[in-house]
Amino acid sequence: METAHNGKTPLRESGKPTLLTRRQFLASGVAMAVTIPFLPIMSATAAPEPRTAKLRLTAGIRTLAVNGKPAQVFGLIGPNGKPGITLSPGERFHVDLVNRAGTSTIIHWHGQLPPWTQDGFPWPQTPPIPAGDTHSYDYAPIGGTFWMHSHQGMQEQSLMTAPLIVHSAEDMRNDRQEVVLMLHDFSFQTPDELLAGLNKANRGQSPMPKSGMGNDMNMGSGSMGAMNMESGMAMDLNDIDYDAFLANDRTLADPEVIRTEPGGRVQLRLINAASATQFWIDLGALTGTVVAVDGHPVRPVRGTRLPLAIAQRLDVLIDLPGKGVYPIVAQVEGKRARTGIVLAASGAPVSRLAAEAGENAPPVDLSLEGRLEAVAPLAPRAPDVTHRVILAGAMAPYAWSLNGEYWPNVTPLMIATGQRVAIEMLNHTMMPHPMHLHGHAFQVVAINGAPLAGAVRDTVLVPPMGSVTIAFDADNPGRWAFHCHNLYHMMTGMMTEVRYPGII
Ligand SMILES: [Cu+2]
Repeated sequence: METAHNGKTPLRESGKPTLLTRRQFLASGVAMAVTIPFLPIMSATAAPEPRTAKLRLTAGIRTLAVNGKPAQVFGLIGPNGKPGITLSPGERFHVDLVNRAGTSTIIHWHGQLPPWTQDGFPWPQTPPIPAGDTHSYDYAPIGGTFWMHSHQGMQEQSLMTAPLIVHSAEDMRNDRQEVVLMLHDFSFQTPDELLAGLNKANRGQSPMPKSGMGNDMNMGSGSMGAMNMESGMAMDLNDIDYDAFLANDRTLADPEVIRTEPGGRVQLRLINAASATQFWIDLGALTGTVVAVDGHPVRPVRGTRLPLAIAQRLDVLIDLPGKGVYPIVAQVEGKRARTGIVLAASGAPVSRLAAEAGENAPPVDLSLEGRLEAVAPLAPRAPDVTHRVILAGAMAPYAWSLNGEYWPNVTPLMIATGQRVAIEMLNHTMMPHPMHLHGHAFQVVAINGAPLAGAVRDTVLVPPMGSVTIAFDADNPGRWAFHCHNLYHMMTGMMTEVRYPGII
């Protein structure tokens, strides 16, 4: 059970009586914190810090209650004792990352555009932070809804993730109640066990590539076939059978209840921090307006059911109609399972929510992507260089590739400062792949070959047998990871490097 954490820290087993359940913890009179934070550190950081000061972010271990059982997970606790960091307009990302996780770690500031040596990726030049050490960061952040997660091994699956919210001057002028909703997939098994299970489940099956003509190759108990409407072929979703899905670290059986003002306006900052799960966000009786994706403003789009691929974010404005109770639910694609939070007027009684929806949710798709339009698009310009990337994979052994190469044995995609770069991604598999480029915000410029002046963002879903083209200006020299954000796809090879010349 402890190997995922390298065994260096004595991790307590689930179910040990020494740990408090969340309810016991709440009953003990300690505030509304869901987690038991790293107490020795908290006493040193609880005092409010001046906003010009260097902020402290602590990578550590905490205990959650999931399905009534304690679970030891990682965490990233910010200067106010809560997960993550929120920055004021104009404030730099000036942070000391203190590693109290008991094992080496490195944290990536997902979607931010820092110099490459501060990106939080374990390049040879920027190795992970050893246990007990502190590493400092200092860069000018971009505003919006971002997040942070470990890029070391599979720590992300063990919840080494947190929100990173950068307020704009406009945010401060607007009269909105901000609600951050971060989603996770959770298992009582370690990530190593989950990955081993994927390899085992598929051993002995036909070694055919996971591409081509409609082979419905299921991948163990967690997998689920669905029809891709465009191709009429079976597609695969959900490699892993998770024990729970979390919204702000809690299940729908025991959700976070956020008290709202009747008739007030809420800005939902949705973050899909799951390792291998995509969701449909269901606003129920409410209608929302999508105003930003991956932190970048888009022209307003109204909706009540919104797809959210792995690692993506959505900013949704909601005008609450009155004194009601409004669950905000996230349903797993291809499943009935769901999680969520509840917006409720003060005093309004909150009744129990069903943990499962009536029907399996359809696959997350590009129905929203195709309607999005960036508020600040790229200037019109033909690409100087176009890289074509084939997304492929095989079931036995379980492995995924880009242009037939498996990380770390890859040929970098070379680009040069000043170029307009296009990357055309062709998915030759029956699984969706949420593709993420580090260090650059790109614009979605084509879906399935049809040109589009789409959103500017940092992660885009490439559907089974589909294609997506992105474009960006090469303005951040360095070494940059470009990968599928399904953790198990990345870990088995689906990652490459976008590289500028002359980096030593
Ligand atoms: Cu993938």
